[in-house]
Amino acid sequence: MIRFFSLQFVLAGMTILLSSCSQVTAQEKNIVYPQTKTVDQVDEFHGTKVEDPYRWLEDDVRESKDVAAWVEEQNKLTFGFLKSIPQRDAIEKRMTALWNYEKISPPFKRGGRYYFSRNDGLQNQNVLWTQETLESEPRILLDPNSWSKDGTIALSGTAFSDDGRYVAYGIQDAGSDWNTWRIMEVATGKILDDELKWIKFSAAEWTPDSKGFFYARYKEPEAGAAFQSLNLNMKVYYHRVGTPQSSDVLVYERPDHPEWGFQTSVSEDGHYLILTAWVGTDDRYRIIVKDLMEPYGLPWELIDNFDHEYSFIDSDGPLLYFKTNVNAPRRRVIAIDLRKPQKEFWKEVIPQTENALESVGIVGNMFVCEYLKDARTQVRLHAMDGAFVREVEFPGIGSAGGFDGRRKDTETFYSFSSFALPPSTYKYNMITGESKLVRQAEVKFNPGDYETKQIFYTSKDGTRVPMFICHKKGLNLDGTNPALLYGYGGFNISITPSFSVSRLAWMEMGGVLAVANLRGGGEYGEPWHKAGTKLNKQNVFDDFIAAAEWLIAEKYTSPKKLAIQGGSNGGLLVGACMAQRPDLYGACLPAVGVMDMLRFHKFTAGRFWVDDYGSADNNAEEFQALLKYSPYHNLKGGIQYPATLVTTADTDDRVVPGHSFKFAAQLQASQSGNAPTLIRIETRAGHGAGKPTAKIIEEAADQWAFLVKTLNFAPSIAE
Ligand code: X99
Repeated sequence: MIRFFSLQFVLAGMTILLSSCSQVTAQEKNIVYPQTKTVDQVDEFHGTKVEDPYRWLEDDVRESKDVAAWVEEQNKLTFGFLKSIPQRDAIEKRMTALWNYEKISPPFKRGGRYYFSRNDGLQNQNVLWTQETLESEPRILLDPNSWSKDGTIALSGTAFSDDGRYVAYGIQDAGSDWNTWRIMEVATGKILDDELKWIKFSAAEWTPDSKGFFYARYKEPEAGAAFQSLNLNMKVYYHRVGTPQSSDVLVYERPDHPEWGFQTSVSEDGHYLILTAWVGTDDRYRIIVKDLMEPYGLPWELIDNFDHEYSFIDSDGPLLYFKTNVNAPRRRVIAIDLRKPQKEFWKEVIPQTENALESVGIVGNMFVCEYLKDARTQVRLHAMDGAFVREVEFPGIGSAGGFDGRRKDTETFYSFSSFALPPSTYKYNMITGESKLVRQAEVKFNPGDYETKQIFYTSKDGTRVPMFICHKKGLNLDGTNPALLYGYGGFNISITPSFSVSRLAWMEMGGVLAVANLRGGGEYGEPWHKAGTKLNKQNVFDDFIAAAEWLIAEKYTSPKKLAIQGGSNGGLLVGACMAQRPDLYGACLPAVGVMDMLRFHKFTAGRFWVDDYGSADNNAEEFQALLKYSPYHNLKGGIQYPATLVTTADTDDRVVPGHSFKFAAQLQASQSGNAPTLIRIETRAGHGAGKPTAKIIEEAADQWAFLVKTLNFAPSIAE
C-alpha cells in the first residue's frame, strides 16, 4: 500500500514528456499505431540505471484518464484490424458450434447429497446442481448466470456444511481474485444475510457442528488500490452463520510476519484445524495445529520453518498424514503423530516412486495418489498402512481428474480427457477396482480424425524435454503447416493433455498443436521445477526455443508458419522468446503475461513469485539475470519482430495489465518490420478464472483469425 502511494507521488512530481517523434508507422495495411507518450523515469538497481519510459501505463485504468484513453485507442486499432480479417466470423461461428455441447462435472457427495456443475452448452457460467441420489431428479442450486446480464459474475468456490444444511459460496466479480462469500440454505434455497468481503486465496472450512467456518482474509484496501496494492497481513477468522463479518472471531494472525499467508483445513473427523502458512508460490510451508475439541488450547507450530512442503491430507486420531518433499524430490506420504511430533518419530506411509506425486486424497479408506508419468496421469491406490493396492487403468494418453470422496465412500468419480478426446466421466468402485463409463461429452467432431503423440527433444544443454503433438491424421510433413506451440514453464505447474474446443478448432483448420513440457514445471518433481527458476530461468526459454527448432527441423512447420502461445508465466515465456529469437516465429500470442521482471513484485500477488523469479531489489545477481530476459527491457529498435497480439484484461489483479501495456507500447515503438503488433484489452475480465463463455470464444476467435492472417494461410472452416 505504502509503495503504491509513493509511486503515485513520484509520478505526480515527474515531468511527463510528450514524445516529440512522429507516429510509429508499420507498412502493412498502413497500420498507424497510437502515439504513446514517454516519461523520463530512470531507476537504479545495484548501481545500474534502467529506463522505464512507459511507467505511467502502470496506473490503474479505473483511476487514470490517460491510461483509459490509451486502452480505448489501442482497442480501437486492434478490433478494427481483427474485424477486417475475412475468416474472423466464420471461425467464431464454428467455435461456437463446437462449444455448444452439454458439460457435466463428475458428481461429488457432501452432507448426504450429490452435487455437480453443468453447462447446457453456451451458458456463460456453469450452474451448480444438486440431487438426493444419483438417480433422483436434479435441481438447480446456484445459477451465476442470473447474477449479471453479461455473465461476468462467477461462482468461485463452494463449501458444504457437514450436516448438509448450508452451502457457503464465493462470488467473483469481473475475474478479480477478490471474492465475496455468502451462505445459502440448501433445502430452501434461501440466501442468508451473511456477506464476507475481502477474501482472496482462501476457501471456507466448516466446523463439524455446521455452525460456522474458518477462512482467511485481507484488510479492506485503500480506496482506488484494490486491484493493484500488495496483499499483506492475511488473518484467519471463524465466521458463525447468521452473524455479521464484523463479529467474526480472529483465530490466527502474525503481525510480526505480514508476508505470511494461511490456508485453513479441518480434519474430516472435525478434531483439528490445520493452518498451512505460506510465503510464496513455492511449496514450502509451516504447519500450525489447533485442537478444536480443546476450547482452551492455543494454536501451536507443528512445523516451524519454511523449508519443505507439508500438504495436509487427513488424520486418523492424532496421526496426521502429509504429502511432503522431505528427503523426496518427487514427494511421498508421511504420518506425524501429534503425541510425539519430533522428526525422528515421523513414519513413511507411501515412499517416493520414479514419478512425481501430484496430489493425494483419501476415499473409502484408501489413499488415492495421482502421479505424473511423462506428464500423463497415473493413479495408484494404497491402503491406510501404505500397502500398494492397485493402479487405475486409463484409455491412452491423457489426463484424469476428480476422485473426490470421503472416508466411508465406496465409490468415486473421475473424468478422463485428452487433446482430441472430450471428457468422459467414469464411476470407480473402490472395492472391486472397476471403472464404469457413465457419461461421454458429445462434441460434434470425430476424434478418430486426429492423432496424438509424445516426442522427446533435446534442449540446448542436452536435457531431454517431452512434447505432445496433435493434429489431423494424414498431415504432410513438408514444412508448410501452420503450427501453434504452447508452453508455460514455471511454478511447479505441469501441463497435461486436456481437451479444449478452441484448440480443436485450430486443428480443424489444419493447424498442428504442440505442447512442450518445459523446465520450471512440475512434470518430474522438484528438480525439474528448480531447473527453471531464478538464475536458471533461461533454461525455460532455451527449452521453448529448442521445441520450435525441433518442429521446424522435423518439417512440421517453418518459422513463417509457426506461432507461439502462453499465458501468465507463459506470457513471459512468449515475450522473452520473441525478444531472444524474433526470427524463429511468424506470430506470437503473449497473454496476461509478466513482462516487467524488475517490478512485478510490487503489485498484488507478485511478491509471491520471487520464489520462481528472484528479485531485482534484493539480489544483484538475480537483478542481472532478470534484466537479461525481462521482455519489456529486451525489445530493441531496428529489429523485425513477428506479428504479435498481446492480450490482457482490465480487472486482472493477478498479473496487473500494466505489464502488457508497457510491453505493447515498447513493442510498437521498437517494431521496424511490417508485421502488426497489437494489444487486445478485454473489459470486465481478469486473469482467466470466471471468464464468461462468450468472452472466451470471442477472444479465441480473434487469436485464431490473427494467426490465419499473419501466418498467411487459407483454412477451410467447417460450418
Ligand atoms: C499465484 O500467484 C497464486 C497466489 N497464491 C499463492 C495462491 O501464492 O492463490 C498461494 C499459496 C498458497 C495457497 C494459495 C495461494 N500463482 C499460482 C502464480 C502461479 C501459480 C501466478 O498466478 F503458482 F500457479 N502467477 C502469475 C505467477 C506468475 C504469473
